[in-house]
Amino acid sequence: MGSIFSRIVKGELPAARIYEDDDTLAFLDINPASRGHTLVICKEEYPDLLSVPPNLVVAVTRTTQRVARAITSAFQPDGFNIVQNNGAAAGQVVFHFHVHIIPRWEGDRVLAYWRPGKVEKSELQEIADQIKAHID
Ligand code: DGP
Repeated sequence: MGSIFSRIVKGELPAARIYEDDDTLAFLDINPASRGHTLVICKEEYPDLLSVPPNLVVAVTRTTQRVARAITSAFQPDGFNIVQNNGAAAGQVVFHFHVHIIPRWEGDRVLAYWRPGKVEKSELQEIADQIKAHID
């Protein structure tokens, strides 16, 4: 059966479609944080950023830029956020790789941000080294 988004790709479920090419599709989010909140997906189903092949990350990024330009031209927001959730703990609900484009207007308060923390400078290098050891 596939994900909800695969069903949208196949035309089995309706969506307010904006743009598509061979690899990607952009359509409006059904629960928008703001006017023009758009999802960009790769048509092939991969659950998240870790599993999607790099060429499809590039394709989705290209479409994201193209659609963000169109949203900016259509609605003149003051800015926009690109959000990409991975894992339930990070707020992912649909496990089919996608990027949110969320148009923003001054003072709209539609997104919550992380709380800036504090860390020792020496610890930063330790953490960086731990990650570096796992780079392929
Ligand atoms: P995330 O939390 O990153 O997995 O975001 C999933 C988004 O998908 C959420 O903002 C709502 C949206 N969504 C869920 N089901 C549908 C649907 O059937 N159609 C559309 N257009 N959007 C959906």
